[in-house]
Amino acid sequence: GLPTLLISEASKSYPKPDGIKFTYGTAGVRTKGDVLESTCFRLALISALRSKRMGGKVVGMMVTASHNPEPDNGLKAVDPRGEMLASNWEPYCTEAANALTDEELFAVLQRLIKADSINLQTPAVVVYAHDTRPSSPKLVKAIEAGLAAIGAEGRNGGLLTTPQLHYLVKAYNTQSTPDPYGEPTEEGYYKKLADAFQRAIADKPATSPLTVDCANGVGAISLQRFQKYLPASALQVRALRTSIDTAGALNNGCGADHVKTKQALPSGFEKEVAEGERLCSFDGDADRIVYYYLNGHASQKESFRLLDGDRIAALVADYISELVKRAGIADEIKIGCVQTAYANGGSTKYLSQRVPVVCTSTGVKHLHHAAESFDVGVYFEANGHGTVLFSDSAQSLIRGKISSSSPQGDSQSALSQLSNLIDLINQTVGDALSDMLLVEVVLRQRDWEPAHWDSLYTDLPNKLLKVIVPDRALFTTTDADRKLVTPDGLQQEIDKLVGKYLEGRSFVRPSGTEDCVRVYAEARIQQEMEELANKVAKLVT
Ligand code: 16G
Ligand code: ZN
Repeated sequence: GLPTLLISEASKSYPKPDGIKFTYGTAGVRTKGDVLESTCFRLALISALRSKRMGGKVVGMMVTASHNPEPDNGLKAVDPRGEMLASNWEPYCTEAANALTDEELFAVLQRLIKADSINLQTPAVVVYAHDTRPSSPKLVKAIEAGLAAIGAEGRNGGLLTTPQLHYLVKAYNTQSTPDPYGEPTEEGYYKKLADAFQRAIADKPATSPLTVDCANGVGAISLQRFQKYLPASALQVRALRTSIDTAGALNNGCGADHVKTKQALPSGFEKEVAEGERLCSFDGDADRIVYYYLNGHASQKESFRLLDGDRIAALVADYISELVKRAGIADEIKIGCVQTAYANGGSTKYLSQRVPVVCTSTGVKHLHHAAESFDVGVYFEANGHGTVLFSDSAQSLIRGKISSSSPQGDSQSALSQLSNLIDLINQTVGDALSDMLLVEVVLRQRDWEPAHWDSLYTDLPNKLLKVIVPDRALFTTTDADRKLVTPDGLQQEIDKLVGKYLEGRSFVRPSGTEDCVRVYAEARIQQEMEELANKVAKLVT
């Protein structure tokens, strides 16, 4: 049975704070860092059970609150293939986090053990890592206490980005298979990316440096460590916002979320960057990236041009489609693209003319799942979180056709390049570093400046508003977040408004990470779009 005595003894140091209701949602549990210790202790127990349930495979736990302010923190569980925790386990996480007594906690665990027929004799291994937040080390201690109490083996990944932790989980579990994902170490991760990048750029040397805003977070560390594995002739990087030890600096006026939501440079960049330069921003745990550049003087606000997740999807989907055609396997490999309702209508139109496009609910797990139905599934949220999935059969087809004896014609070089991309792309989850290298490869191979990439399609003017409501649970959606089911009649009102504007589109959904409702609007004409956004926001309040 469960070692309840040991767990009870240890749990005394991790009492649940009064009056707080935790929720395990799209982004795991996320709240203020100083109230999360009990949750970390308890979710360590659940993670151990998850490992047992998966036959003793390694599972992961990541301590981070991503782009949220520095005092926040969070916890996310990772499944053996490096993916998000299966969603049918999320309610158990929520219940365990909220249990008022040890007895209640044990009841939740016992129910889970029974429902999933978990064999407690199976050993458990959990690898965990954390970002740079001041509250993170304490939370890691709580995880370790939970793992020790339930008798699970813990492996401390230390300070890592979220996608690095996902990588580690998958690498551990494929270590002794015919198809290992990579060496299960931080160094193995850097080596894999650096090797693949150098093969993918072949003999095209770096022409101009890339400026990276590291959000003053863990991405700064990873980027610096990574650079030791990559010669500067392959990629010149200028890393900015790398102050991980400055109190309050994390995500403050910088980072991918700031740039995307403000549609502006990180503060202070006006003085540090020049027109035409390639610029990009990571978020606080480096699982998102957006690019941007200035097409005029930095002092003019209109010079700022955003190259967000939608544009990365377009760039990458085009490039891979072209390689697949050149490789002569277009009949066998079905490429698809996955977006959410937040994708700009301009990008959806552009992509739909080239590949099948599907829309899913917000949240990585939904996009990831939908992308798995293609041989090559490109998924990106507009906010810059995304990756490309190559199915097992697509990978073997591509690699099986590479022949060392046949002449190095165009189809062979396209196949090799696809194989390089398979290694370069972190297929477990969105990864700012890996995505950055991918974008750099495509731009380098195409010989494109940011402005050329920007010219692929035109964005419709758009706006995202945050509306505070008394109870966001009253808002429920269907059709991949695009339509409200409740409150009754509200969707009809929105539809009426939308119909009045050229290429108008608007939707309302409850946030999964903040206590608010989000209103998105786009339309052909800027002023009409503003009007639409404001009118819909008014309907909601
Ligand atoms: C989480 C999701 C992200 C989504 C965002 C939406 C994961 C790993 N992250 O950060 O994909 O875009 O939530 O936030 O699933 P919202 O529900 O507050 O709008
Ligand atoms: Zn993030």
